[in-house]
Amino acid sequence: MIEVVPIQNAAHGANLCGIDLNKTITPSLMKTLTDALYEHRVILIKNQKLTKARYLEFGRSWGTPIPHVLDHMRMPGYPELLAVGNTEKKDSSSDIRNGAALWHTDQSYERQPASATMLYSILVPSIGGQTKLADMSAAYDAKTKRLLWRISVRGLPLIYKNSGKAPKTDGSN
Ligand SMILES: O=C(O)CCC(=O)C(=O)O
Repeated sequence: MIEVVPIQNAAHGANLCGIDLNKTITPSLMKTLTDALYEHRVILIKNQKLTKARYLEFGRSWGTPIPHVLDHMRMPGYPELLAVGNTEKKDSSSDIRNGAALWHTDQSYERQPASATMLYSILVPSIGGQTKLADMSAAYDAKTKRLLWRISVRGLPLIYKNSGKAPKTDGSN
């Protein structure tokens, strides 16, 4: 029996209890997960012990995984996966270690953007290192009249800038 438990005092997110992802991933399980994801925006399935192959198989249950745009970010043997961390020699580069430190939307730059993304924690620090997630559809729904006017007049320009500074909104660099 799967239990969906909304995270207390959070705007979104739910823990899903009673799931073992090493067991057969049935269409009924995927429906439960998809419904929970669309309702709660973020779902946590804790206490799983998955091999890379099994994690990837679970990812494929959602659709076709998109390998990272940069070759060196792809995991050898598992190009659809990428490691984020600082425990391996490769990850000692601050570019890789801090590559996800800024607000971003995974793979939104793809022609057909990803509809979901997954994280599997292997080792987490006892303090710090939190992954923060924002519900952009709630942000859109909460838009102010002024923002609504700007969107209607100017559209929704997207600025991609991979640096430590927030982009300027006037179009200059
Ligand atoms: O490791 C994290 O906390 C977030 C990872 C992430 O955002 C990413 O890989 O895109």
